[in-house]
Amino acid sequence: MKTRKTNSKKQNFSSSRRNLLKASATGAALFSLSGLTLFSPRARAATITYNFVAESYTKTMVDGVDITAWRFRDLNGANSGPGELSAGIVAQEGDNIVINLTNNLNTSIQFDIPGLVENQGLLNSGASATINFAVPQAGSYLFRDNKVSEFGQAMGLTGPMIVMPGDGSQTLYTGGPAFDRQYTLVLNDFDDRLNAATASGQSYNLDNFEPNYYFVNGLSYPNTASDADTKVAMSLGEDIAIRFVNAGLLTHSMHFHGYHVRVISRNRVPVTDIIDKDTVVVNPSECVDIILPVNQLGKFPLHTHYIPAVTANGVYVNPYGGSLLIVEAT
Ligand SMILES: [Cu+2]
Repeated sequence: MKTRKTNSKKQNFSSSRRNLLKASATGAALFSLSGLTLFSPRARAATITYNFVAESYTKTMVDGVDITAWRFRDLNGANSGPGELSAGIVAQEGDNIVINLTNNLNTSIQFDIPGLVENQGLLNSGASATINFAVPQAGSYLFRDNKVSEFGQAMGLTGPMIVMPGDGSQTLYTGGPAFDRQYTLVLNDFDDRLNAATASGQSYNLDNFEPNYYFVNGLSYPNTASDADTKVAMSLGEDIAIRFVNAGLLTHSMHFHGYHVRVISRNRVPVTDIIDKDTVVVNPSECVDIILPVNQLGKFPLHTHYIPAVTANGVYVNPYGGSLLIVEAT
């Protein structure tokens, strides 16, 4: 097994903070990741170990069609990402993350977390590596394969990483806005011709990428409306944090009915001119954290304004569709 060590490029804590967050000896993850991201603050930072495989699998689309796709899968849990996603990371500032990654695909990959873990080099088919890094500032991150342009992302080899503040606050970043609940919503899309070509060992020109299936946390409407990770449940008066992680190749303008929201940060950079708006642009590979103040009761759709993306292989919403979900305040 090869061992690589990667240090974060940004260390934003003071030395006193670093002492406070001294890593503990235990390796257990103390929180789990779901669309409804659960978080139990810890007084001390920890070393958290993930055992991931990169693999090919058969994913059944909402219309019953089976497609060959790629995924990261956490070996410690049948489903440790939100919704149908099989891998996700939740950590706290100052933690140390150890990812034991085995590549069970028949091609090499390159693990990558934009802005944090880059230039890891190739991990060959059948090989394993350990990726070790210190967790930097709070916020939302994307992990992915980026060996060949965005090809790994087009095949679904992605996942979210959520970092909570080290001070234990339920905020989007230290000193940032507080929230009552948080949801992680990973957006991506499949072009089944690319998946079919890959499954049969052929190449596919990404210039021709034109998805026909669209997902939030690996689910398409109406499954998004029944899964607790993608059905955004809220109470009147709450502030809801939503972390959009665009793991796909398309830009999505996420449109809210019933509510106005505030964009708090893009790729961990706080937005300074916060205004209330009902549409939030999320670019490919971008992580956008927002706050939704729940100021009225009701049940409303939240969907991309890229209209093909609310379809499933050309079928629009009834009986099924794509990146459309339901937010409901009771
Ligand atoms: Cu609409």
